[in-house]
Amino acid sequence: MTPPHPAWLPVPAFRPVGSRRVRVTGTGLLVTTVRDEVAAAVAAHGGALVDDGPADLELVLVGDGGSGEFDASGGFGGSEEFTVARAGTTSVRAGGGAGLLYGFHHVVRLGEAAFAADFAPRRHAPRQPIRMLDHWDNTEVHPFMGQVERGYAGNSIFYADGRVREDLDRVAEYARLLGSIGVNRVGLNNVNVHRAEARLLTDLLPDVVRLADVFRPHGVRVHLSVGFSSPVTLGGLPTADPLDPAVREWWDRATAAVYAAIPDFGGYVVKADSEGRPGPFAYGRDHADGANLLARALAPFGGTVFWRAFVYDHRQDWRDRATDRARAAHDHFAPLDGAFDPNVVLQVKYGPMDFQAREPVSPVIAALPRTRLAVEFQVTQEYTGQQKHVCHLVPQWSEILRFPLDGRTVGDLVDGVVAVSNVGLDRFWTGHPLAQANLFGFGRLAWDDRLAPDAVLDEWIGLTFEDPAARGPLRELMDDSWPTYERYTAPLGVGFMVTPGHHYGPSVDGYEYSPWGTYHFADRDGVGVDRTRATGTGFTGQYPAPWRDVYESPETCPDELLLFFHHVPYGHVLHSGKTVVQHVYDTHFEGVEEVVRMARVWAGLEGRVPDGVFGRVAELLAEQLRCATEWRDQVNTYFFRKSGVPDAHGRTIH
Ligand code: BDP
Repeated sequence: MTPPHPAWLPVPAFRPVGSRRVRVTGTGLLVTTVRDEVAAAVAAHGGALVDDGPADLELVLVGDGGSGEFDASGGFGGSEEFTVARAGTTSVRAGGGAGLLYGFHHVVRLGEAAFAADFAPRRHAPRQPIRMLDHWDNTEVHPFMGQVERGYAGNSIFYADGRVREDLDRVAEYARLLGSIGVNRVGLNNVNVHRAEARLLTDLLPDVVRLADVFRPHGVRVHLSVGFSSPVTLGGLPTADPLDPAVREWWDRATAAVYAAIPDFGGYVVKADSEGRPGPFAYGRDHADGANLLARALAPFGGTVFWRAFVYDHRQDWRDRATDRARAAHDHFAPLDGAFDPNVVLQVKYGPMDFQAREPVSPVIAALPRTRLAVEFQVTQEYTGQQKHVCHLVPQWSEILRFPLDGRTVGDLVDGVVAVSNVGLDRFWTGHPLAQANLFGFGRLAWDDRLAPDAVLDEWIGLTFEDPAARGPLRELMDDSWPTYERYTAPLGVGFMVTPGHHYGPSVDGYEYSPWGTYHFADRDGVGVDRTRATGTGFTGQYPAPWRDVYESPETCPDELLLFFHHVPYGHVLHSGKTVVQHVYDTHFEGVEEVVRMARVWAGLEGRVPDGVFGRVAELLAEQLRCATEWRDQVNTYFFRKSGVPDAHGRTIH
């Protein structure tokens, strides 16, 4: 069995069965994309693209549609909606080209169900206007980091030898996938903007134009990460002070040049005053001054600045708990609510630390009611197995988007969902072939955070694997893989314990005595970070009720977050009835056993999935088992030696 198309990205194939007739009505760039999709499907699978006469499926752009036109509200606005109905004929109606494209892909996902029985019109609209993937791609290969920072799927699909690739076929496949799952924005370069990448804004702009041209027919706007000190580094000015008129002029001019080349350019992404990046603090200004400087340059053109809230001091004194890194984003940004221009979107990592397998939801999301927010996820699996481990993250994102804060959910509170992408030049795009499910699932959840994660997984499996007998086992293997990963890694929300630098595999004390702010404080008596108001860093006080009190007390704090919020003795009894140390032992043994089971399920799929996929996943499951075993042994041994408490079941721990 060979993959459905050479690169095997899960762009669902449209298969009009037998003599099915399809009509596409309307004009514009995205309507042409839809018509091309139908024409290609008809050529491959039969049926006909018709101009008039009866049709089994009609895709209709209603009114003039503003087809393909972007609006300034953060996406295609109302033109992203579509309605589907069936009364003898299945019809998709949309007021804009993007809506028609999304409606088409909706029908593709429905498959035969779209033609089975009549149904009344159903309206579909995205929950989030902003659905964005950020690429941490560098134009050049970096000696230590590779080309894609935290990339686990080979080199960049965008860049080679310091500029945009000649051959953009792969980018076109990727753009098509993003259009099919409703992603409407993409960030083209690393948030850590090095010297070489800074040139994308200036002399490499014609290259960026080529990328924008490839994404546009799929309804995706491009964005650039920019360095805050660009007026100095690129413009030769003596300062990048956001209140300096010459600095303002520099940004206005640079931005106008970008829009002259790319009229539908999305805007900028900025990491400032974080991990060594320059920012407004150097000039005694705050982050509203910084963000508004860029927002005002972008505003005349309808652009947006994505300003990251990931601001903290990575050179702090680890002994001083008052500088708790978890507090930093809220401390910096909550006081600025109301100070940001309307075209600023504050991009907030989902947790207060850094993309761990388990963190509480960031309190920043509830703290700025007058500011537009986007929540940021990692599709790239930096801390969740680096696309060597199966770790299906859609349930994690779903849990976060459904989390209630102030009577609303995170999904209600934000204007957008952003994630770091996980693709590269790898044959299967994502290193681990099953990591494609995270990319697909991100788009689906960004469109509608009320979708059930297991339904999204079933959708991906159904669209990707042809043999129906493979579907049940795949689901069994994947749907619980995030909790499995959590079981064999850092326990009870304490986080990190990864190898410093590359962040793969265990190193329990790896970051414990460094200045990065990521500690577990394990000693002979207990473990965990006291973030209470009563005796700790006070972080619990950043939450609204009821969470400020729920998290404050170990009695009410959920088990899975206990060590994020509390330093407790090893004998502390969890709600589960187990002691902390016995929980550590049990989950680590269980986690490894689950990986053994996953490998067994996969072995049963030989011959039911494409050979190349089978081999790659089998190899990676062996690595996952090796690594999970290493995690189990290091974590269990560590806690046994610290606590002196033997395993209640007498299993071997050295
Ligand atoms: C951390 C990564 C680092 C990124 C940083 C960020 O280790 O490579 O630059 O996040 O989000 O998780 O800016």
